[in-house]
Amino acid sequence: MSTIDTVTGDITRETTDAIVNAANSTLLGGGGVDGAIHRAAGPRLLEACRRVRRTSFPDGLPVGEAVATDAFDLPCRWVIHTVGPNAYRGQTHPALLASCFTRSLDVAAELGAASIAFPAISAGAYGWDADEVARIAVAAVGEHPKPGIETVRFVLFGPRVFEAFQQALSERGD
Ligand code: AR6
Repeated sequence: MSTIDTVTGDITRETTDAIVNAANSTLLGGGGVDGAIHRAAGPRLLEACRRVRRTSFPDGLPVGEAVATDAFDLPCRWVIHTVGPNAYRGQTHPALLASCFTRSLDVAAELGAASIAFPAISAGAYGWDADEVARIAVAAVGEHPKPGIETVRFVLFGPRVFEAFQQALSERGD
């Protein structure tokens, strides 16, 4: 049985085994949480992402997929990069966003991670409504078997998104 909790804060400070990055298909960095993770992890993270692109995803990481790298200067062990759907490009199907959470949990379980922290994927530059992100995230994480994963933490920036996740968790009874 896993615990699911929510905190406000900066995900780069998390000491969970894995943290999830709300990246873009290039995997080469960006703004928001992606920029913060790359800054805190140091330049070796970008090198690792370039390697992933060369070896596994020459055309970029598809929306809803996830891939892991080491975490370098971050206090966690792994960064799991996923690409959320971009509402401004018409990517509004809930299954695309749910897949980011389920595929990240699949990757975490394959790595043997016992704990994982997620940001509010797609709730920033990609334009999704925070309440919808929260409902989809909480349902996807709740329904996943999470083998070996003891703790799932949502690390939210600011009270508005935090409240959305609190509400979604209480509606599911978690
Ligand atoms: N810790 C936790 N949450 C954060 C942090 C942080 N350090 N920084 C921002 N957030 P966004 P997206 C919150 O825009 O919508 C990037 O340029 C933020 O307040 O980071 O999936 C990528 O390269 C918001 O609630 O991700 C892509 O191009 C949430 O994280 C694009 O943005 C997600 O906001 C991805 O857009």
